[in-house]
Amino acid sequence: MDIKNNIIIAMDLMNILDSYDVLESISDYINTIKVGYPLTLAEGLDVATTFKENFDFNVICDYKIADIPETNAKIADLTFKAGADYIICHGFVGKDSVEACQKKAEEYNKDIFLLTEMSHPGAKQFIQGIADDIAKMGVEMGIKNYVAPSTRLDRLEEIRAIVGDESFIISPGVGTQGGNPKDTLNYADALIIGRSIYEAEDPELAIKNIINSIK
Ligand code: NUP
Repeated sequence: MDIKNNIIIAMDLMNILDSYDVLESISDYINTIKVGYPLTLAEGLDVATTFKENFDFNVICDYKIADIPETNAKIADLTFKAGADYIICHGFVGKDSVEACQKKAEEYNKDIFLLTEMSHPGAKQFIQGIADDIAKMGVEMGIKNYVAPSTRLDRLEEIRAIVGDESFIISPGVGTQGGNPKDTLNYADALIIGRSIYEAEDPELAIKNIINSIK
């Protein structure tokens, strides 16, 4: 996966025009965007298509799919149909549910990311305790792409050790949530960054500063 400057913009602004303003100022520095529920629920599922067509970005749909297999398959189907290149799936729901997303991705010749441990403080309460098992399950299932937190580098390192160097890890929590971009890239292949770019007074300057800090 070729992620320009190892940065994925997490576009969680709540409307498409504000998103365009930011993206136009940083589009020379990125080729991959992550969209989630905030923008999708505000503007509709075709935000993925819009970003592909207008910016030629790779689109990761962060819908943290976490349902029974049959429902996961329906969600994944609609998401890939809308133009997603990747979807993010929760692992805690178990192998059959993740497999449903994996199969749907294969049908579309696309791929999934498996979410292991999350980046927020509350992740310590439940998901941290099973995150290693989720990562191990992913390896057994032949999954190549993972999401793991930049806010706890010890955990990111442990998850990297489980999934191996040949897997691809993208890491949220950089900037506003406290994660350090350069340190995170010791273990992750790319950074997911939202607010510290799209809420910056000058998003272009913000992304340039991050790029300089990881050189
Ligand atoms: O564990 C996760 N933490 C996290 O922040 C998994 C995620 N998918 N995210 C998402 O990454 C979150 O929903 C947001 O879209 C982005 C981080 O944004 P920010 O904290 O840089 O603004």
